[in-house]
Amino acid sequence: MFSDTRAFQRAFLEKLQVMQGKIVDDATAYDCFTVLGTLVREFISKRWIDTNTKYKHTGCKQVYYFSMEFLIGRLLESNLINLGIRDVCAEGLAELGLSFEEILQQESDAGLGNGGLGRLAACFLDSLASLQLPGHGSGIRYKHGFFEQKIINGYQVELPEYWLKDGYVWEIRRPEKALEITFGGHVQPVTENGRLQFYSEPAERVLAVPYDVPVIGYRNQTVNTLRLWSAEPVVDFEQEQPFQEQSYQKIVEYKHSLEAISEFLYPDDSTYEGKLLRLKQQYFLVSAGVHSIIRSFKKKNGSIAHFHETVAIHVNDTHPVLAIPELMRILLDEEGLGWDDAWFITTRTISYTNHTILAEALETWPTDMFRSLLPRVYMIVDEINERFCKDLWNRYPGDWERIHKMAIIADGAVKMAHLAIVGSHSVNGVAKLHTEILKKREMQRFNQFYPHKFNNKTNGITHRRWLLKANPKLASLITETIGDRWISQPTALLQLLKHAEDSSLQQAVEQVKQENKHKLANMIQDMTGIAVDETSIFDIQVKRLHAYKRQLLNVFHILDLYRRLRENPDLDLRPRTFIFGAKAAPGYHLAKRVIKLIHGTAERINKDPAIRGKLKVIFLENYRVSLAESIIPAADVSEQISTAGKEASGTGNMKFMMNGALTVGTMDGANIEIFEKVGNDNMFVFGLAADEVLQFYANGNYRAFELYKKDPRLAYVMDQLIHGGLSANQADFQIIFDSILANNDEYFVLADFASYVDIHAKIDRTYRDRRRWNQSSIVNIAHSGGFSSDRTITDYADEIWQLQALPIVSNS
Ligand code: DL6
Repeated sequence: MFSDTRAFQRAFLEKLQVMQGKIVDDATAYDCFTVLGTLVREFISKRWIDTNTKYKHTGCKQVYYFSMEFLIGRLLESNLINLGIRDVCAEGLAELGLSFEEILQQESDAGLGNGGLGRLAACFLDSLASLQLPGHGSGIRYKHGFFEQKIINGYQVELPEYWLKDGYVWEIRRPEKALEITFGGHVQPVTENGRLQFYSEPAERVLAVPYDVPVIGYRNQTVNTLRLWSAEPVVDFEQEQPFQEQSYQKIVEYKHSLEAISEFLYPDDSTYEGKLLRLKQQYFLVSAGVHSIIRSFKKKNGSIAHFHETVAIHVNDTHPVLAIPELMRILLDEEGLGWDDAWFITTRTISYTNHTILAEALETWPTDMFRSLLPRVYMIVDEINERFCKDLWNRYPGDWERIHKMAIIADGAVKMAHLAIVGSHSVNGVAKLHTEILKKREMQRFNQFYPHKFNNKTNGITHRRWLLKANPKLASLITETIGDRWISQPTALLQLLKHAEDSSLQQAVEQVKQENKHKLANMIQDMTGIAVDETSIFDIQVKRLHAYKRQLLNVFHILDLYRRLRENPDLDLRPRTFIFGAKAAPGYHLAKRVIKLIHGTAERINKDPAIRGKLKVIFLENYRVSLAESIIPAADVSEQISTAGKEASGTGNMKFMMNGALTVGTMDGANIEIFEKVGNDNMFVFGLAADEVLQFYANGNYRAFELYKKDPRLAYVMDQLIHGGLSANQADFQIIFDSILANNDEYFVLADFASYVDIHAKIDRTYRDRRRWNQSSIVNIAHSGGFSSDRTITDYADEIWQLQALPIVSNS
């Protein structure tokens, strides 16, 4: 049906008639989206079956990536590109008088994630399928994904997002594969045939119903699966004991309480959310996920003793770490294995990635809460802890302090990171510096005890979505220059280096950038009503709003530039458009006030005729994957300015670089590896290094107040917060002011201010030299192939999962 435009049009019109009862003249863009999505899903269904059948029959090893977040975004265009049918569809639809662009816009973003960690999971799925690796995702089908951000009078307001309101064209509900998950109640020890068994009498039962989403590989026949679990009440209410004689109202309440498990994504990725519902969500995911893997394993293989030889389970941060005791529980209680055998299998099956060293994000659960929600699982964690502490004692006899610090259960809490390390065979960080910090500081004792477990896997992004799809003009230009090998082997982008000095390529790169900036400028006009200068430098910071990511430093620099321009309107400044996009967690007051400050600053600057349009400040509401795809290709400057040592890796830095933006950044996370590749001529580095930051923390000799007193530029900026009239409510920015002076500037905004201002002056100078800038842009693109998630996934597959590619041959 996609062999040529005519065949496609026939199939499309027929499906439109059958599905919507319409002819093309009456069809809405949404009708067309549903029809096209359905055609694609039908088109790949044979490949999907063939993939699953092959995995089953060969008994190959498969990896299951467990994650509480999959920030998928839209799938239609990516799927069309991966299938090689994008152009046929676009042309066919255009000939029918339909706008392909408008149809693509109909798809709602599947925002089942908060930021970096969730988007990484989505990139990994794309790479697994594109590399023909047998790997699947396992997550939760939240009814409401990441909240929708509205800005009202400069303040962020959160609205529930309902991505499923019109259904989801990609998913298939599989009720026959539903599983029962249990919570609470009691555990009954019983001795049977001389063996101690544990029977659970749960207080609550929930049905986990899987919805499968196909994950389509790039130009191959592989279709892997993202399985998302939805919570539903267990079957028939009339059969349910507790409800006999109870009111309808009670039944409704019960139904809602169970469904709440998959109702909302927790909207915070920086602080640990110690809520019962969150723990329930985590157990719900892992219990359903592990059971379903065991079920399919048992269907095809014989002995459970070989489970780890064909199954790898990867836990994305500590959120799904309950997979460890849950697998133990099933092996012990349901499969009848002894402890040692169950432990052998479990630890060889599970691997774990750490994504943050922020202390406030490290999960711990109160033992009481844990024990009463998951009594049998708690017993197993307790036993793991006992045995681990014994091992520690044997190695460090008498070292109580060390044992206490490393224990899984201590001080009334279960420490999930400790459980993850003890119960897995691999622990990885997500960039070199991050892994070093884990090994040398945060998890130093564990690294001493298990040196073989720790390793680094620097993050990556799928170049298919972030270049081929998001920036088609640049992608075509690259292909014209070096051929299309880079699409299957992204490191082939390095061939661009040979052409970096070629002035015609430089001009062509500049031309593409200009067109992307033009598109973004139109979008900004539509979204905000503000006209921006398309020839100005587009300087962009889009990411979650966190104090450590230091959007505040960016604002301080803007306020300083503004002051200089006010003092001297003839200042020789290359016009700049500063663009922000950021969501703050609903309870994160400081972050929300930074959003208000950006708006206050924008309002002041954008309306001031004295600066003659040399500066503009734009905030784009509701930052999400689809918006990122429009913003990133238009960037000249990529702001990656976290306090050194705080950003585990960052992945936005890679997306911008791949699209030819030049990074202004600290030596933090993967910025360091970008710097190692592109060098000082092609990146703007500033600020304290991670060890200097650590020194300050260790010595306690940082004095923000002294910097503030010494530097009049800082005095001005800080004064603006309180007396600048940047908000109608004078008190709005007191919390920011205090975070810097009263709380001694935890993230070193003042310490890095001067070098940040200087590096921006260098950016201004460098940008004027168009030849040099474009050359740097090409150098960045050339090196970005090393940050494709294909490289990352190949490393995981070889070094952690021991996974082989398995080409699928399907005659569809
Ligand atoms: O590894 C993906 C991504 C990193 O690039 C970011 O640097 C890091 O901040 C982010 N971490 C989280 C924290 N979640 N937890 N826990 O999202 O991971």
